[in-house]
Amino acid sequence: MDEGIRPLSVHVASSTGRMGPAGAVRGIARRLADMQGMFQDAAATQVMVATGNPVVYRYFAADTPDEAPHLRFGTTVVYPGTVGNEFFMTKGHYHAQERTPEVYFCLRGRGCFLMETRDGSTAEEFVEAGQAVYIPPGWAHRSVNVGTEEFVFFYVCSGGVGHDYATFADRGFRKIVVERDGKPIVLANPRFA
Ligand code: S6P
Ligand code: ZN
Repeated sequence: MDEGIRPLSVHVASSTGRMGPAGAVRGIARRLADMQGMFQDAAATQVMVATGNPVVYRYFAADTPDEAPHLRFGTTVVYPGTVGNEFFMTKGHYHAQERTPEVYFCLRGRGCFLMETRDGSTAEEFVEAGQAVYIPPGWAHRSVNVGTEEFVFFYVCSGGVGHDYATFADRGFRKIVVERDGKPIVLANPRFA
């Protein structure tokens, strides 16, 4: 038993991903300026940063201890939009503790989860509300909004997993998701050519 840790309940607004009450939840907003170099089109990135610097995504976490054996859970909201022809997405990460899985459950909108491993395997899962995805240990994950409304999903993983973003700093993920003829398509990332 963990002394001092009491059961906790939070509210999750499935249409917006907002969680509350404020005292039981942490929230982070990532603007495009926080994602320099992550989208393929550097010129489009600069124009958008200079003319509004949009919030690309937010995520919320219930205030549980960020250490095992506790669970970390909350929501992520990726807003609709593109940079050039590339859909808005999260930074994406490996868990620093790589032997840890994660579950995502889509609450609203349409999205694509890009996943990959250090040995070069890749996978992508297109989801809409009601679909859950299991991310096995060792699979990096990035979330892409491929629709026209907010893409909202719930996540749960072990506490204390940590996040490795540095692996993706130079080239990003091996696959990218772009809009072509009004539809999302998954392409090889030219930075890996
Ligand atoms: C954490 C989990 C999510 C992401 C969130 C933002 O393990 O996968 O809470 O942190 O979707 O993505 P990122 O890549 O900026 O951490
Ligand atoms: Zn994760």
